[in-house]
Amino acid sequence: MIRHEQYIQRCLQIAKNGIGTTRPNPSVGAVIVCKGVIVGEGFTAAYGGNHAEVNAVNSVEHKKLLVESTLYVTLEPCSHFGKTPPCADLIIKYNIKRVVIGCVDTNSLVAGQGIERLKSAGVVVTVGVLEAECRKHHKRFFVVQEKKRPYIILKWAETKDGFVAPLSKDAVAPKFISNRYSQQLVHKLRSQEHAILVGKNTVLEDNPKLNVRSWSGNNPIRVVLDSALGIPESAHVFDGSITTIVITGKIHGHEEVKTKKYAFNKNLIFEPIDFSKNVAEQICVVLLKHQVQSLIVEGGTQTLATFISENLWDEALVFVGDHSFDAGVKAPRLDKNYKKEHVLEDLIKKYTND
Ligand code: AOF
Ligand code: ZN
Repeated sequence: MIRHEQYIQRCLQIAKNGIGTTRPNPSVGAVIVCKGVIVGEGFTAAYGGNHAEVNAVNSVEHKKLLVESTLYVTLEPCSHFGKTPPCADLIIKYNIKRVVIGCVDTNSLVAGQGIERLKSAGVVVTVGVLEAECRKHHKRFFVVQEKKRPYIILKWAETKDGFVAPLSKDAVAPKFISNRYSQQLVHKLRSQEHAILVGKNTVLEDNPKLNVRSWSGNNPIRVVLDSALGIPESAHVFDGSITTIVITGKIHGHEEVKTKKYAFNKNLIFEPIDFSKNVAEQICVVLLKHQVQSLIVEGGTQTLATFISENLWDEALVFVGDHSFDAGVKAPRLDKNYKKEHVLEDLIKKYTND
């Protein structure tokens, strides 16, 4: 591996610190190298705060070193005035002579203009070092920018022979499929993503809290599918502790039910859709309206199957247990052509839809 790649690798490493706090901004990583020595590092601050380049420059103790330094960054430095001034201008101001970039920013406000501005100021710019890795790291940001929908992660647990849940209520409950370690990973995942969605049956059967417990970080926004408002107010998802978007059907009289039944709960947002067609697509429109950047679809099988059949998903995390059921419902089918990556050996199988 050549040097450039090593430094971009380091940028990717530190950029992980911002995942889950920077949205809708991407969590960028930047490293400043002077004569082969890393003299500064930074990652994007929580939304509204400093960009990675600013934090990296601020971390350099002796600013005169910047003239002889190269700045490495996972994403093209911005060229616009947003919450913060353009990073390209900061680089030019400090006379940093060389910038190595992982991938271009496809936000129309930037889209190559950051690179152009640097070049026209005489900065030597290299673009595309570990580009695929950088795009993958910024996956949520790019899916929102380019597909105009949140990044979607399907998640379920299945037995070693591919069953998700037992057919009859009397059969062994599916909970044993995943273990304590995988549970912790689930909570880490929740802390990194913006929203988490479940269907009505999952709420009725499991009464999940959908919050972050065995990990630190923000709770995701809850999204609950409840077409006919059949979930009791006592369900954990309606405990008012987290903003919860309830996707309902467009049924006459709903307004009245809502005001009476849920009036106590200020954290509920009702969003009616037409449940007879393109349910996943309509959900994406609703979530984009609320600026949701990423979504975990946690179940159940019918809800997962809806996203799969409409081909609206980016990643599937499948927790595979070492047991089998006597009878069960087959896991939602995944086309064998999808790219399969094994994560943590056989515990989790990860599929990508790109
Ligand atoms: C960078 N470095 O660390 C990040 C960038 O509203 P603002 O000012 O925070 O700008 C947000 C946009 O800036 C965001 O949509 C993306 O295009 C870019 N993010 N750019 O130079 C960073 N996070
Ligand atoms: Zn910037």
